Amino acid sequence: MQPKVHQGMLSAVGFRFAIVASRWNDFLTAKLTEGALDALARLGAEEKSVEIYKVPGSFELSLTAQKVAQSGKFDAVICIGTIIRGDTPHFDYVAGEATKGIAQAAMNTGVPVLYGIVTADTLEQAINRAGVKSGNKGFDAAMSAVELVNLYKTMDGGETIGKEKVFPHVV
Ligand code: INI
Repeated sequence: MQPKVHQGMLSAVGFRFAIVASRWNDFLTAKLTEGALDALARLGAEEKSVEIYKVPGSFELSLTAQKVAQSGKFDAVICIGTIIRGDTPHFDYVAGEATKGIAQAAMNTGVPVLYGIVTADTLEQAINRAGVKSGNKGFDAAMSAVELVNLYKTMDGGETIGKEKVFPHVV
């Protein structure tokens, strides 16, 4: 059996992206933002099509992401943050609410809202996930954003020219 497979291509050309970034643990969070920008640039996003919103901490990501998504100005919103268990007894609350809120922002708006938050038990783990050893979670979230905007573009029907359906953003 060979069922039809739907999946998004990896081109950011013509799409608009917002990054919502927490300022908490900024020496790491800034690396995640850099990773996201690197992915978007390498996949062809234009500088004028990417905007960054900064918030105090990861707890504030979800409402901001929802407002940004509701603005209608962006095809996807990428949330970036770093939450380290060692720093806080309320790690589980901050991480839990941020995670739940980001999922809700996507469901409430229909705009893809990506999860680029490093949650780590220790500073060392967090450093490794911000691009030092085992990849950069900001880069990964931006790649996923690009894949999803392409997938949804095809699912939403593309544009009709004559009898042809064309998908200008899909390569
Ligand atoms: N916010 C983070 O993004 N990461 C953390 O590790 C963190 N710690 O450790 O507390 C954190 N707290 C702040 C929180 O996100 C809110 O900004 C604050 O509680 C105000 O609402």
